[in-house]
Amino acid sequence: MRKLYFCSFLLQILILTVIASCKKGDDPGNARVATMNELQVSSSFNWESTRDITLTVGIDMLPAHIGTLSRIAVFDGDPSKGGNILATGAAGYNSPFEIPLRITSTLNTLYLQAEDGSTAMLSDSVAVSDKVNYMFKQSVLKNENTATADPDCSGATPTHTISGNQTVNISNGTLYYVTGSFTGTINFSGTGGSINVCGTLHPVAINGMNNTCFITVTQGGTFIYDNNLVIGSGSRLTAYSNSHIHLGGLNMNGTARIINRCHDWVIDSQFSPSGSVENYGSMKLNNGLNINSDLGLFVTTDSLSINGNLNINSSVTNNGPIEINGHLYLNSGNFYNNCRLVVHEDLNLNSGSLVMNGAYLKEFGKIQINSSTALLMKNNSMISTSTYQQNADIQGTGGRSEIKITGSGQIAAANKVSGSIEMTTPTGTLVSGGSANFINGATLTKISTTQNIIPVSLCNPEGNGGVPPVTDTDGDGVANTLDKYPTDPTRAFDNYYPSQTGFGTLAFEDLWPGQGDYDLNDLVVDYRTKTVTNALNNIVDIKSDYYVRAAGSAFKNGFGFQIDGLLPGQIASVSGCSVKGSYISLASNGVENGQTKAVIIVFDDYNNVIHRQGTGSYFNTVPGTLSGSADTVKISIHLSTPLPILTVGVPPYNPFLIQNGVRGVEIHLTDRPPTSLANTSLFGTSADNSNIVAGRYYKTDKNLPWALNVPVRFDYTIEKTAIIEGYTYFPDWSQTAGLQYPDWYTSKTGYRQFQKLYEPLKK
Ligand SMILES: [Ca+2]
Ligand SMILES: [Ca+2]
Ligand SMILES: [Ca+2]
Repeated sequence: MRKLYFCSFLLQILILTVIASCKKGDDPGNARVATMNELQVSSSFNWESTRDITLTVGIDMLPAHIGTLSRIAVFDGDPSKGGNILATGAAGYNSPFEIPLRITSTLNTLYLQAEDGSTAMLSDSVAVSDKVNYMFKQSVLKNENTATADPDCSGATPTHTISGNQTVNISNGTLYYVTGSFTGTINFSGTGGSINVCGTLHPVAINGMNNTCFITVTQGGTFIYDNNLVIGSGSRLTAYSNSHIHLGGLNMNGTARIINRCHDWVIDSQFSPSGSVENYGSMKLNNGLNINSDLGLFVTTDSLSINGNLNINSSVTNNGPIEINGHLYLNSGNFYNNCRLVVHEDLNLNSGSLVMNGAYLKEFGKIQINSSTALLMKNNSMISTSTYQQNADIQGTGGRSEIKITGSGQIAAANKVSGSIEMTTPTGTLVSGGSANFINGATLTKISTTQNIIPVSLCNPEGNGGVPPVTDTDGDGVANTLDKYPTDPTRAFDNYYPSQTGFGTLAFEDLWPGQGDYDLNDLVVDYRTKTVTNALNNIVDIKSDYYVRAAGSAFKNGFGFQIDGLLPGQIASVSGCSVKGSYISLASNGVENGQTKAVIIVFDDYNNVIHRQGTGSYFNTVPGTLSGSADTVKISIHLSTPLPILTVGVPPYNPFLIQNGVRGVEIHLTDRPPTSLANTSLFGTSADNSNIVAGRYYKTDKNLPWALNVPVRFDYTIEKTAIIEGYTYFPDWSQTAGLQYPDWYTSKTGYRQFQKLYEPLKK
């Protein structure tokens, strides 16, 4: 929406010249461009002082968040320093808070908070962009699954598309595409050769992938190789989401690397990688995994399933579920388990260390912790095992961790359980060892009298000690302390636009299609909208306050708005409208009749909602006359079915003025479509330069508007005084399509010509 399309190079020169001359003058705004019609404005400029972005905030595996949703809050500044809340919603594991967000153009940083309803709160800040993606997580690696744009099979040169069962020799630096099916032989030579697979690659042989060669399986692509694929130093095999890889075997040598973002990657033979393995998708290994000592990086995030044993000889990070049908042997290196590990045969910690952080370990056989290893349990981690043998010291830190032994447990000699760990057995005793082995707060008790609550989660499906101490009375998944409607399962959060205490202003010219005087005070309406959302972040209610601050006009104008994302039938009820005359027809649910989209009429004549203090038709625009007040028109919309914010849109939606009781004459913000009841024969007449086919609406041939939306309570100019006379940097802002002085409407020093702005006069 903020893209800049300058009509021509000449125009850019003109703007630069204007800006340059501004530096010299002592009255930078008005000396250059005195009237609205002198403004040189890009045809694509939409006159918005706001920016529309999408925000996605995920939350990953905080133990205390488990079982209920977390509340995500978004602020325009550091909340500890008075930042305003912009949005709230719920997020859970694999269900991020995802919304469109309208922010002021000047905002560069968003502040994010995640709370779980107990005591935990996470916060961070993130730079504004068109698509903001953020993941709250405690794992060692942050946001590792942020893929760049997915590759495909188009665009690059030189390219060759291969198919059939031919033999293809791929030499230095050449890129090949598989778009259909390829079943022949591939011979790599030299370095830099690569294949993008968009169709199916099922070759009889792949040779020479020794040095910096690449196979990339793009979205929807399939790579099947019945033999052992050998990839050498610098070479890389990458799978993107929704692709498929099935290999007879995979040998990785030197600095070879694999990156998996798909959910269907299978390796049949035993996998013993060197180099680097990054599994952000799902991987199934049918004959065991040996993590060699020269493996630089092994990280798994989504899921890893191992048929056979897992032998670890290097550092490993697990941020997702791992399930091992065989044994697990930790022989050296650090095994960071941040989520779930399920082992069906015995688990031996022989050397190196196992570090669990908010994690779960299920052992169906025996866990043996040998003397030269270390076990650290952090932040409500849990080990659930049948048999337990401890021959080394172990330690707990942070939220109390749990070792639950359903069979028998032994702690050899003087080995200690230290710190925030509770160990439970069926009898509260051990076959060998006892209370003397538990120090620094560690305890031993019966399973039935456990004092430690660890909630169930996707990482820890077993949990310990029952229900977490978070109450959610209405059961909507949002804890009472975070739920704005704790006894109403259909509602959870209030969101305000532009803020809970602030107002935005809509300012109109009312002579359309005739050109006005650009005082933009013919109707001035302040608004604030509260959207009520449920635990799924869908909109339940839209409640808006409207306040007529000025009406510098002889017309009896009306005002309403269309919700472009809603059909009339998607609204159950509308209340609060001020419709007194006969030219508006409302349906039984309160929306306007005869409309394709949902249209709400706020008032059909502003005179019914204002209280004048003086005479004359002009209301609150003429200096020296007493100021009147207005009733706040409170519109309350209830949706038939809750709908995503992305579907409904964001305030102020598509507002419009209805001219002087003539229903067909609507005046909207620039490039906002008219409603079904607008008289389209007026487009392109008089000063209007709309082009319905091009989606160009309510602009003059010089791209000037008839209405503005300002995200603050706007101080409009006095009667017959163009807005350009009141605001020093209005020309800079409009002529640079919003790039310069996006805060033109504020009261910073030098920004305003105060004698041109309306000052309320009270009795
Ligand atoms: Ca609740
Ligand atoms: Ca609720
Ligand atoms: Ca006026």
